[in-house]
Amino acid sequence: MITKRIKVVDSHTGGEPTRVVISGGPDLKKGSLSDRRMLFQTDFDDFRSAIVNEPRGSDAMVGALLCEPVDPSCVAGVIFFNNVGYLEMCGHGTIGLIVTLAHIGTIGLGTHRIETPVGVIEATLDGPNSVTIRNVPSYRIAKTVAVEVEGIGIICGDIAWGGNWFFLVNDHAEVLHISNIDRLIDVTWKIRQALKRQGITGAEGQEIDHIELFSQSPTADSRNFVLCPGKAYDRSPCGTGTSAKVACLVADGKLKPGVWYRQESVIGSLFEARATLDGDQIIPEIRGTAFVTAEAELIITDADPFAMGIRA
Ligand code: PYC
Repeated sequence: MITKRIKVVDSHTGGEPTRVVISGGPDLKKGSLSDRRMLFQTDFDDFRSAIVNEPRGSDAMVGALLCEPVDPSCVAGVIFFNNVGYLEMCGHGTIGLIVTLAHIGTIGLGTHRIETPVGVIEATLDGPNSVTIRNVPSYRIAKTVAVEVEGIGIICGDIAWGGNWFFLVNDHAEVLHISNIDRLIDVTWKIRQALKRQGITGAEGQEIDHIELFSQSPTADSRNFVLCPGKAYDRSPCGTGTSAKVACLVADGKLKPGVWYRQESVIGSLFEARATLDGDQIIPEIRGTAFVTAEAELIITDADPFAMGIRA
């Protein structure tokens, strides 16, 4: 019987879980982070499923494989993954990763550079649980795009990049409350399918795999509901989704660079965000908190029929 042991540290960022793989991951060689992400996907996808899917994980779990960075100025490289595949970037996951790296003694307070498949980002550990990330440049490519959604009618939204592709909808009839999750998943899933059917994509034909609804909030500037690619909803306000929102607000002249904006999630957790400018690029900063929930050794044994996770 062959048994593998994988060291992980779990955390949550505003309720959204992150599982950082500290050791025991696949050998992805020494290429760029995006090459290593491709190799992960083609040769080791079973490993992804084993880490985040049931029975060890859940649909909401985001995995973060720690990698040796190519750029020596970076403290770590990371590849994010979820229940159905790989994420380009993950805001809540980066906040969880930074708190985890501090927890295991790799970093202290201050600013650290992290390499991802879509570029280097900076993250500042402001306190034991508080992190501010400086995300990749974020931008809107289309405003008020109309899509015909089955059983609902025409829904209009903006298409923006915040490290993942988002369809951002302000104008809808939904109640963004935790008691309404099933309906919100159903509606946003239908929007995603409609976008796909109607050939509405990201800038280079990428599928728009995150759908974001907004409403007013009595305690923040806005409340959101974010549907993630594998049909789980983000318990946090979504770091890349909040970055995409910041890009839209700046483009509409509704948020001035440097001014903090408070984005609340559907479960009431909070990120603060602001736009900074680098030339004409919008670089969102996202601040949130994460807490470590477990240190564990996952056991994968070939006698287990569900060793590599349950998947469709
Ligand atoms: O925080 O960027 C984020 C994120 C993406 C998917 C789940 N969380």
